[in-house]
Amino acid sequence: MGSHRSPGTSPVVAGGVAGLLAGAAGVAAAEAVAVLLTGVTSPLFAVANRAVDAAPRPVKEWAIETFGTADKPVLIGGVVATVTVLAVSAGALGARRPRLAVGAFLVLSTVSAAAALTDRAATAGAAPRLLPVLALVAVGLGSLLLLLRALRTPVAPKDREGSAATSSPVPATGRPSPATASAEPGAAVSGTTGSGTVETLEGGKPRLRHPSHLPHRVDGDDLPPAFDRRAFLKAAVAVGAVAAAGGVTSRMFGGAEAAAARSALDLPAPASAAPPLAPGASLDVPGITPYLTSNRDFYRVDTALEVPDVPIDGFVLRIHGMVDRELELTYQDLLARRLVERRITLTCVSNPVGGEYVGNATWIGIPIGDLLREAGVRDGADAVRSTSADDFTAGTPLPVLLDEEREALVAIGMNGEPLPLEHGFPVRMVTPGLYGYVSATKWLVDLEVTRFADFKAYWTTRGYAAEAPIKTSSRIDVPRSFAQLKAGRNAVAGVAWSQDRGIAKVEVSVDGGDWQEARLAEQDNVNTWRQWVLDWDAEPGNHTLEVRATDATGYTQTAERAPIAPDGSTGWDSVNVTVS
Ligand SMILES: Nc1nc2c(c(=O)[nH]1)N[C@H]1C(S)=C(S)[C@@H](COP(=O)(O)O)O[C@H]1N2
Ligand SMILES: [Mo]
Repeated sequence: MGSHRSPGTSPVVAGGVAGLLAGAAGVAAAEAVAVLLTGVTSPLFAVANRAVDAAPRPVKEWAIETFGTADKPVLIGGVVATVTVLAVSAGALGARRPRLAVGAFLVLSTVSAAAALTDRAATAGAAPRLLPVLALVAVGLGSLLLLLRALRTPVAPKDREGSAATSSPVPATGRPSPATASAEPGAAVSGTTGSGTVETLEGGKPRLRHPSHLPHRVDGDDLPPAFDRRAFLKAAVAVGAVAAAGGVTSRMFGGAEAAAARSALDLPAPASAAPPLAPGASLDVPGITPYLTSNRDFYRVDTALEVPDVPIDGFVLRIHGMVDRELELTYQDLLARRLVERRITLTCVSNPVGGEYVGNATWIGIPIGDLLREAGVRDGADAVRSTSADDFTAGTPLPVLLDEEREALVAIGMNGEPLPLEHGFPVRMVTPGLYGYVSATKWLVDLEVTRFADFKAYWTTRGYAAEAPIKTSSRIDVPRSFAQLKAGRNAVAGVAWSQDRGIAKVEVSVDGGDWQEARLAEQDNVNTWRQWVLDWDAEPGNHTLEVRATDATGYTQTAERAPIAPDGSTGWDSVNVTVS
């Protein structure tokens, strides 16, 4: 039998290709349909979202620590790789057992339908949520059947090198002659509409097959001696084109509404501008972290695999719960409020000692206290539960938000621009002094005045503390770990932060020796980090440098190492260097 088959591509390999192409076309079509709808999560991202939710906390922590801000691309890559393996296997099996391939495809589609229906980032109803899945099934399954049909189409020996007919949409009924079968090769495996007895060719001889609505369940020996490679190639090119078109569409229109709205925006000048930055707040040390972090360099931490697309058209921030009157504020309403501009250093609880999940920006926003007082907070409330468009939640102590000095913001601007999409456009919270997971909800849509006793926020249900003030911390930026230095004067420098208390002192110890006091940059405000530098007279050898900060309350950082869970890391940052 094998000797009859034309050399080259085996049907199993071609089947794998068919599975891959059909999977790609189906997924790309689903992605394209999803980006064209509002409030719908594509099957790929919906499945990945479920994976994030289902992952136990240690796995999430490991992912954040190992991949940093690349954890999302890694996860999506993992889902894509899994689907690829399944699609290729299904296709390879499908060359001989088409029903298995169809079954595998339907199982995958069912899984993605379930993920789409339960996705917490989606806001649309069930019907639109299922449209991408429908596209997945229609395009993916259609492509798979088309390719498998071509693959299972026999070529008469005389046609093998000639122009074999491609698939016919019309299934043959009755008993076709061998000539008919080869002229209408689709008939042999056209399962979707097959309504009668069809035949396949076996060594050029017709053989009766049973009728079926799916490609016949046949074993390998029923594969044609040579499949119609031209027809397969044509079908493959067509399916590949569908995949590419879907991919391009989803790239072009992803986050389109919010992006378009953002680029058309001009923020009004804040009624209260940030005080000018004192020149002394920024030290001139090569390699030190810049005092202000650009939007591009600002760390990003969130559970959103896809940046939520929140257009300002139709945006409403709802303030409700234990209040005298509910507020529903549009984006224009927010622009019309008293806007203030403030420099605030944001920090993530997941920042390990010496880590990078901390950044300092100039924010423009409305003091949340203004809005809460307008709504009229009732007695007994002690918390505000904030919710994002993608259903992330945070619980913030009410007194912090009402504090007129601390000025937590409903922010709309970052470093002079509307918020970048990935930093919460159009509206987010920024709260001085508290870790982001309890106070910095991005893509903010809802503030509920409530009691801590009455709810648990996203990370609180995952083992993190309900209340989480930022711990006094310091970091060595220069020299880098394992740097090779020349003996003599070297700058040791970095940043220290203790938001809403302020940094009073930073000290450096060389090889566990006496603490030497560093020179502090001028304090901008207590809610921002502070740069520091020490002139170190380095002697040849290997050295360990350690840093510790003391805040304005007199508290000095402990040497004791604590992990990031449940309420932030502790311990001294250190670097090892070689001096020659
Ligand atoms: N909607 C939403 N907002 C969120 C989060 C999130 O996962 N989803 N993560 C929070 C956490 S843990 C931090 S540290 C800050 C980070 O803000 P950034 O990404 O702008 O630096 O956003 C907070 N706001
Ligand atoms: Mo965070």
